Amino acid sequence: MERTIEIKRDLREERRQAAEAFRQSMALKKTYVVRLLSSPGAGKTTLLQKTAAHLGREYRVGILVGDVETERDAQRLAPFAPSHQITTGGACHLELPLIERALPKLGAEPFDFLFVEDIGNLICPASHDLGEHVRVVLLSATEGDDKPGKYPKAFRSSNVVVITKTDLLPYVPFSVENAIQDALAIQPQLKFFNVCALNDEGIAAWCASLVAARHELLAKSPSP
Ligand SMILES: Nc1nc2c(ncn2[C@@H]2O[C@H](COP(=O)(O)OP(=O)(O)OP(=O)(O)O)[C@@H](O)[C@H]2O)c(=O)[nH]1
Ligand SMILES: [Mg+2]
Repeated sequence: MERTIEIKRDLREERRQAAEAFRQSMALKKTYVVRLLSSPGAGKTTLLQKTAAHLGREYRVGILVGDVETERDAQRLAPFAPSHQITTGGACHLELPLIERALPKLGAEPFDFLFVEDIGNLICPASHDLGEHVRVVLLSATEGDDKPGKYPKAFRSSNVVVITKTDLLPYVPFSVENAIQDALAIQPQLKFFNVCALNDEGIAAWCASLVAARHELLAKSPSP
């Protein structure tokens, strides 16, 4: 027998409110939440290694990292900052309840910076708000400069683009200018950074922008 069940809850609105509440609660703890998304292998974990090493001299850094399987990324990050792996067992993106459950496992709260590396995927993660203060999409030189237009939601919903693996630019047909124009056509507010995590080029400027953005957030947030 067929039955119709009427659901009188607006689940989207509930999720939106939960993400907003998380964002505010982290701001009250003076924690700036930075979320990275990209296609698989664009360099998220490598960038986080360098970022944690750089910021870790002065700031408390925690990292949550999502993958479908394995603890490999958390193991790579552990020498640089408290890190915890969230394995989804198949799901293609992280969701806020996973972040909330994993956060206490980092131990040393409160952090000045909490980094969240989402599953390598330019599609699904873009549809989920994890309560981050800034969403950063990575685009590596080997992926092609046409990707913003092909995966618009990831770029439209982000605040910052980091172009990675710039050491490979002489060897691949990738125009930074074309990539920037393609992304700006989708989201004119985007900010851009070029980095090579292998030789640290651009890492200091990228980290300085995070420090400045955190100060801006703290200046706007009420004291607890
Ligand atoms: N040439 C070059 N290679 C890089 C750079 N950054 C990262 N890589 C390499 O790119 C590969 C993937 O880097 P990861 O940091 O694991 O990428 P990821 O985005 O975290 O990958 P997933 O978590 O699997 O999505 C590794 O072999 C890195 O050493 C870079 O700046 N230049
Ligand atoms: Mg990774």
